[in-house]
Amino acid sequence: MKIGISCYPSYGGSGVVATELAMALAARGDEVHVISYAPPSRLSLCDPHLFYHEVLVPHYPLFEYPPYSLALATKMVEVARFQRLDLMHVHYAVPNAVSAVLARQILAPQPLPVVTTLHGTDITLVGNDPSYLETTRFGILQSDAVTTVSEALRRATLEQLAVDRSIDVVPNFIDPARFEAVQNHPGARRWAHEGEKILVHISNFRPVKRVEDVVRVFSRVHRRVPCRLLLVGDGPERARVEQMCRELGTCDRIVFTGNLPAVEEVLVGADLFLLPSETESFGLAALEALACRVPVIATRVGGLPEVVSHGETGFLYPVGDVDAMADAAIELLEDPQRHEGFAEAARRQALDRFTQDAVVERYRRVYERVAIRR
Ligand code: GMT
Repeated sequence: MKIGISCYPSYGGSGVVATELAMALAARGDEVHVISYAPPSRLSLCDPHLFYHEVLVPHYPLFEYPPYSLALATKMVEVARFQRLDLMHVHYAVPNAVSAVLARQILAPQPLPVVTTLHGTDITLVGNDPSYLETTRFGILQSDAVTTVSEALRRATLEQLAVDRSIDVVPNFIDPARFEAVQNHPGARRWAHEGEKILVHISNFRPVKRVEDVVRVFSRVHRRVPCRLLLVGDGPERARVEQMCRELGTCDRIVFTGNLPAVEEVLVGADLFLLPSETESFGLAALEALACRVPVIATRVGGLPEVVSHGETGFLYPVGDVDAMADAAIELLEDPQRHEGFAEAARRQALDRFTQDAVVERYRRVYERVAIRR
C-alpha cells in the first residue's frame, strides 16, 4: 500500500507513535510518506520505502497566524496526487483531520480515504474547546475510519464531542527490539550513587502532567529511601518545577536531562516510573517504562488502567493523592522480592499486550477496510 502519515514532529506521544508506525509499515514493504512541518524526532529515513515531506508555512505580513492547516492540506494534495497514495492516516485531530478531509475534497474524483487516530488531548483538552469543537467534530465525522489509542478515549470522544460513529480502539505499541537492545545497558544506573534507587518521569512538562506532583512524591520517598529523580523532557512547566526543587532543597538529587530521543536508555535500570497526570488517554511513556521492567506509579485516569495493572505492574491512585503514591513507592522500593515480581510482570504484559507486530497489523486491517470500501 502507499500510505500518507501526517503528525506533529515534536517530542510527544502522538508524533512518536506515528513515526514508529511509519517505520514499521515501511519495514514490512508498504510505501510510507510522512508529512509534517519538521522531521519527527524519531524518524530514521534509512529505508527505501520511507519518505518525508516538509510542510512549508510561508509568512506574509498580513498573517498574524500563518494558516498551517491550509499549507498542510495543500501538501497532502500534492503528495497524494503525485505519489498516488491509497490513503492518508492523520495523527491528532486538530487540525490534521480537517486538512485531510479538505485534501480529499480537492482531489476528487481521485479517492483519498482518511484514517484519523485520536491521541488524547486532541479530544480532552483542545478538541472540545469551543474554538475548535465544531471543526474537530467535522473532521472526525468525515473521516473514513477513526481510531483511538484506548477504550477510555473512545468513550470520551463519543461523550465529549457528541459524535455518533464507529471508532476502533488500536492501542499504542512498543518495538520489542528497541528494548532488547538496551537490556544490559547501565541506563538509569549511571545516575545512581552507591545504594541509591532511581525514580524517573518523562513528559512534555505541560500542566496536564502535574510534574510538581512528581517532585512532591519524590521528596516524601527520599526521606525514607536513598534515591534520585530523573526528570526527562522539556516544556512550559520546567522552569516552575526547577524553582520548586530549589525551594525544597532537593536540587542535588533531581536531574533534569532535557529531551532524549531514546528514552529506553534512561528507563532501563530505573526502579520506578512516576506519571501523576491530570488526564492521560494512554500513557505511552508508562508503557515504555513497563517494557524496561520498571513498575509504574500513576493516576487512575483515562486509559492508564488499560496499560498499568494496579497491584501487578504498578499502582494507580486518584489525581493529587501524593501521599498514597509516595507510600506505594516506599513499600515497593523497600521490598526487593515484590519489586522483582512487578518488574517481571511489567515486561511480560508490555510484550504480550502491546507488541508492535500485532498492533501494526490492526492498523493495516483498518487501512484495507477503508481502501476497499472506497
Ligand atoms: O501527552 C501529551 O501531552 C502529548 C500527547 C500527544 O499527542 O503527543 O499525548 C497523547 O498521546 C499519546 C500517544 O497516543 C498518549 O500516550 C498520551 O497519553 C496522550 N496524552 C494525554 O492524553 C494527556
